Amino acid sequence: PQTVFLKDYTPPEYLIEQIELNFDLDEQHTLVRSTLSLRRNPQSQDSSAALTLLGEELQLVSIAIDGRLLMQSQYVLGEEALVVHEVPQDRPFQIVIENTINPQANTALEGLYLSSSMLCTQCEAQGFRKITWFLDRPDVMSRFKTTLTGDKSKYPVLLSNGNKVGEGELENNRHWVSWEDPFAKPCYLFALVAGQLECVADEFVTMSGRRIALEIFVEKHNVDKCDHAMQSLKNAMRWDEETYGLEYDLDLYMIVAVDHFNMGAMENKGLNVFNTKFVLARPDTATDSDYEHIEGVIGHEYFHNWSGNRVTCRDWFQLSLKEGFTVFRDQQFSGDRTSPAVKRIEDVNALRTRQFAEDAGPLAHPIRPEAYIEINNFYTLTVYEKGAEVVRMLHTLLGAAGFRKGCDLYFQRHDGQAVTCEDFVKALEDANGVELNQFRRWYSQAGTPVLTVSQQYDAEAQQLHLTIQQSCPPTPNQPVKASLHIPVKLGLLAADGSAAPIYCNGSSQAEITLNVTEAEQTFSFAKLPQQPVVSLLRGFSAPVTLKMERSLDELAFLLRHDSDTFNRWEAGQQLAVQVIFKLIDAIELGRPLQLEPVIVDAYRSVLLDSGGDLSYQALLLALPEESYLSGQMAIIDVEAIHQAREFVKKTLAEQLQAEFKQLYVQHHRDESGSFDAGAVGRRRLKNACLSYLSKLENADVYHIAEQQFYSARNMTDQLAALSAIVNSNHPAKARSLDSFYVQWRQEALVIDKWFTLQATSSMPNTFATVQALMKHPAFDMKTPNRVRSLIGAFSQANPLHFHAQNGEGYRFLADQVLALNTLNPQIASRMVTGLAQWRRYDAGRQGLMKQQLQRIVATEHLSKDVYEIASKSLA
Ligand code: DPP
Ligand code: ZN
Repeated sequence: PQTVFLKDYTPPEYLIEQIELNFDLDEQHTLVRSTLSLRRNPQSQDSSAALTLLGEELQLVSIAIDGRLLMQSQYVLGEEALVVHEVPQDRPFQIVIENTINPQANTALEGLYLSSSMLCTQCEAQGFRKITWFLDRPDVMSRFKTTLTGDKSKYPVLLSNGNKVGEGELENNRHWVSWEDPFAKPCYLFALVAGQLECVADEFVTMSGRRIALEIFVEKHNVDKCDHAMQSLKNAMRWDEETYGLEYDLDLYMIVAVDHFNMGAMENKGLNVFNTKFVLARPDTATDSDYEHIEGVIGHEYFHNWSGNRVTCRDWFQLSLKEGFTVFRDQQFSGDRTSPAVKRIEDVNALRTRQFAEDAGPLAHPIRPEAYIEINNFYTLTVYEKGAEVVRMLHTLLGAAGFRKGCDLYFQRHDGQAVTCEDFVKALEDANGVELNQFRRWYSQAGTPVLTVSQQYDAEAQQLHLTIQQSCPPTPNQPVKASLHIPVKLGLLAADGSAAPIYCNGSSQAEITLNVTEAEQTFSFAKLPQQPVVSLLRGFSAPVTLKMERSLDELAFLLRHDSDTFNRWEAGQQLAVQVIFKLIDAIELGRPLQLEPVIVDAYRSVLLDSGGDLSYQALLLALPEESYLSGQMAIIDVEAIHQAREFVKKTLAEQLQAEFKQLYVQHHRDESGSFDAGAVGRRRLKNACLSYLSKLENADVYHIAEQQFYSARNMTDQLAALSAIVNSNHPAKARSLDSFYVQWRQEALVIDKWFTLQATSSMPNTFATVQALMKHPAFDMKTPNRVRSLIGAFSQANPLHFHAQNGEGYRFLADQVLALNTLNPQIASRMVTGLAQWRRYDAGRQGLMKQQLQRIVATEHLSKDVYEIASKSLA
C-alpha cells in the first residue's frame, strides 16, 4: 500500500464550484447522478489536460462532458480513480456521471450504507468517493444541491444538508425532496439520510434574534430519549455565542441517531449523524456519565460548525486543526456546564492513561502527522486529545482574552477557506503581537516530554531555586527532540497550607506560569522565610510527565491543602502510586503485603470532608487505574499491578469500613435519576463507597448491592450495583445478570453495557464468558457498538485477562481482527491497537503478542487500515 506524505501536498488541479446530486434510493441498487461544474484551478502548476476523479467500489453507468457522452477510449476506469484524458482547460465545463452503489453490501459503513432499515452516509474522511467519483479532498469546496427520490413507505423522511427547497410526489408510491446548502463545503461534510424516522422538534433564538429550527430524528421507539440531547444542543448554541461570539448560520439544525456507526458522531453541515450512544438517554437507560458524554459530543459536533465547517482543513494532515481545537472547545463547555475541576481531572486521566501510551509506543505520531497509509487510522487520541492540550497551552500562554482575540481573527480571516495548523497559530500571533516559533514544535514533535524537577532551598538568602530539565524520549522517525515551549503553572504553599506569595518582577502573586523553553532552566523565588511546598504543573498546564521527588507526607499535605483542585487530586494519585509500587515490589519479591498507614489517614480525611463537591470527593477516592500504573512500569507486570491495587482497595475498605458505610447511607436515595449536579454527585460518591465495600465480600454488603440493583430507578445506580455484584463472589451473580438482560433486551445501548460489564470483569473465568458471549444471539460483528462493547472492552479494558500468560487473549483478538478485516476495516484496525504495546511486556508475552501481529500481517487481502497498524506495531 502507498504512503501519503504531507510534504507532497499540492493544490488541486481543478475546482468544483457546484455539484448537483440526484439519488434514486434503493437498499441494494441506488442510482446516483452527479452533475459537476468544474474549472481549472488557476493556482495549480500542473499542465496536463487530464482530470482524475477519485471513486471506489462504484459501478459506472455513463459519463458525459458538456452534454456529450464519453466513449470508453476517452477515459480510464481504475480501482480507485476515473481518469478523463482530455477536459477543457480555458473555460468552465460540466461533467455528468451516473453510477450505482449497493448500500446493503456496505458493512464498512463508509459512504452510503444501510443501518437497520435506514439509509445513511458517513463521508469523513474519504467516504464520499464510495458514493460517486469526485475530487475527494477537503480543499475542494463546492455548493451542494441534492435531490433524493425513494419509496414513500420505506423512506418517508428524506434529509440532506442545508435547507429544504422542494418536494413532490411521484408514481408508484414514490416521492422526492430537494435540499440546497448555501455554504460551499468539502465533500466530507456531505450527508443524506432516508428512513422511517420520527422528528423531535424545538427551536433556538440566536443572539441576533434569528429563529433556528432544531430537529432530532430517531426511530419511533426512541422518541422518549431525546430530551437531554435537545437541551444539550441549545446549551451548546448559547455557550458558543457567549464564549466565542459564534452564531449558527443556517435556519435548520438536524441530528439523526443511527445504530451502526464507526465513530461517535459526524458534523455534516446542518445534518449531524450521530451514533445512538451519544443521543439517546432516559434516566433509567443511561448513566450519569452517558449524560455527560452526550452533552459533550453534541457540543463537539455543534462547535465544528465553525471550527471545522466554516473554516476547514486544507488536507488531512491538518486534522488536529479542527479536532484538537474542537475537543478543547467541548472540554471548556462541559467544564462550564458541570464542574471545571471534575472535568479537568477526567480529561487528564483519559489523556495520561491512553494518549500517553500511544505516544510512547510504535504508533506515536505528532498531532500533525507527516505520513499515513490510511487516514482513518489517524483519528487518534494524539490528534484529538493531545491536540486539545496544545490548544489549551495556547489559551494559557495568551490568557482567555488574548486567546479569544486570536480566535476572532482566525475565523474572520479564514471564513470559507480550507487552511492549516500554521494559519491558526499565525492568527493567534498576529492578534496578540507575539511570536510562537518555539511553541510550533508541539505540532511536529511526537512523544510525551518529561520534566525532571529538583529544588534547593537557601534558608539564609530565603530563596527557593527550582531547576527544571526537559527531555523527550525518541519516537518513530524522531530519534532526537528539540526543546519545547512548556507553560508550567506554579503555586507555593506555606507550612500552614496557605498560599505563600511568589515575588516576581516587583509584585507578588499567588500563582504564576513559568515559561520552560530550554533543556535546563533554574527559576528562583525570593522572600521565603521558610521552605514552601511546591505545587507544580497546576491544572495540568502541559501534557508532560512530571518527575519530582516527593515524600508521602508531602503528598498527603498537598492532598489536604493545595488550593489547585487538580493538583490536590494529583497529590492523592501520586500518593497511591507510590504506595502501590512499594507493594508491587513486595509481590515480586514474595514478601508479605502491608499498607502504609499514611494512605489510610489520607483517605479517612477525604471521606470525612466533602468540601461540597461530591463528584470531586468521589474522584479523590478513586485509586489510579491499572492502565495508568502500567504506564509507569518499564516491564508491565499485569498480575502484580492488579494484586497490589486490589490489596490497597480491600485494605482501605476494611480499615475505613465504618466511614464508607456511613457515606453510603448518607447519600443513598431512591431517586429517579435527574441529571443535576447534586444528584450526580450523590450517586457518584455513594457508588464509589459501594465499590470499596464490595471488596469485603460479606453478606451484609452483598445485601446492600442486591437491594440497590433491584430497587434502582436510574441506570447509574443499577449498573453500579450490578458491577459490584459481577466483580465479587456474590451468590446472586448469574441471576442478576439474567434479570438485567431480560429487563433491557429491547435497549441496544443497555445491552452493550451488559456485554462490557462481563468482558471487563476481573473474576476468574472471564475469558470463557467472553467466548460464550461471542455466540450470544445478541452479539453482532456488524454492529460497531457491540463489537466495542465485547471485543474492545475485553482487549482494552481488561488487562488482567487479556494478557493471560498462555496467550489465549491475544489469539482471540487476532481471530476477531481477521474476521472484522473484511467486514469493517476501520473497526478492525482499532482492535489491533490492543497488541501494539507488545514491547512493554515480559519476554513470554512479547513473543505471543508478536506472533499474533505477524499472523495478521501475513494474511492475504488485508485492508490498508489493518495493515498499517499491524505493520507499524511490529516495526
Ligand atoms: N465525527 C468526528 C468528530 O467529530 C470526525 N470529525 O470528531
Ligand atoms: Zn470532531
